[in-house]
Amino acid sequence: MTSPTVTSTEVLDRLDSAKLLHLYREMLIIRRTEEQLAKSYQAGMIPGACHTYVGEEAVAVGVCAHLTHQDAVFSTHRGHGHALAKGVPPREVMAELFGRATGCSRGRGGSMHLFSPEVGMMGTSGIVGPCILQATGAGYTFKLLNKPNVGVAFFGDGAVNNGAFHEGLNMAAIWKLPTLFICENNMYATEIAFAYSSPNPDVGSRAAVYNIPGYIVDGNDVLAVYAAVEEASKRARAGGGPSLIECKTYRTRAHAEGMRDAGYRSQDEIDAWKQRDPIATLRGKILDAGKATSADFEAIDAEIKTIVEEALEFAKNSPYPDPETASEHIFSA
Ligand SMILES: Cc1ncc(C[n+]2csc(CCOP(=O)(O)OP(=O)(O)O)c2C)c(N)n1
Repeated sequence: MTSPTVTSTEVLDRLDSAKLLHLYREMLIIRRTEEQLAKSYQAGMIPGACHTYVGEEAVAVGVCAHLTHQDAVFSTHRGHGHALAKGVPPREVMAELFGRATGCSRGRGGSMHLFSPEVGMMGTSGIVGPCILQATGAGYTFKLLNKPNVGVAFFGDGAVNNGAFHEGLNMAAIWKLPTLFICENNMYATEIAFAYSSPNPDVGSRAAVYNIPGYIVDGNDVLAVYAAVEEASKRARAGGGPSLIECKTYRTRAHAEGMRDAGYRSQDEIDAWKQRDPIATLRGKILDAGKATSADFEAIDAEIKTIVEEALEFAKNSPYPDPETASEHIFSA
């Protein structure tokens, strides 16, 4: 197993206040946007499914802190947080879930088809697994074009017993592709416990099979994710090949809105993970380190409240796509 050369505490010491507050702000944007989306879903304003990322924000933010718009992210059904952390504005994510023409995919995709190539958000997907292969392909493209960019796959523990996991990691390893494989192990695939479906609870250890670095990090600690991805992304950009980074985390809401959140897991377990909330944890660490004040956080909280309220109004007041344009943007090979 590979351990990052720097610890979470060292990252806290090294980063300045502006950078630390930026990480906090990015996580809070995801949290508040998701909470609003959940409410809007319950009010019947969102067609289609809505899988929120509440509880897992540290992963997307710790990874995307090291990416530029030229790096390519491929994501899952639980991808709102990835899109937001990669730079898609909350109003475009919200409008897309509302099916409006101002959404990032022009209202044609919804939650599981968030595309914004302008910022390197190459798509969320309802199919479990292919994002691993797509990110491998992006890494291959960057290598062929001699570009210093990385392809990134976010995927859940539910994807790691899918053939795409083996095929993608194996190819990326033999060709030393600049690809980061980010496993968000939240312990359940819908309602199936990973402890049941896998004989080995540590996804990161599977990297040894491919002879690539494998990390296992606390996915609720944005600074721990930051440390591992800083190292892995530098290595990938320098031609050193891919890494597998397992982030152990937890979704504190149901698999999807409208589904039960307990039954297959205990309320005690959910409550214990809520105590380890990634946003409150970072806030506490920054305050304890004397790198920001309560007033700094209150200002960010107020700013994000306004951004999300504005995003909701924008989405609600945007037009639906014109039915006359239904066949636009459709290609056949
Ligand atoms: C190829 C494929 N098989 C099954 C499904 C049905 N399905 C949708 S979400 C999901 C669970 C995914 O779990 P995981 O990958 O751990 O992600 P999480 O929902 O925990 O974030 C499954 C099995 C699917 N969408 N695609």
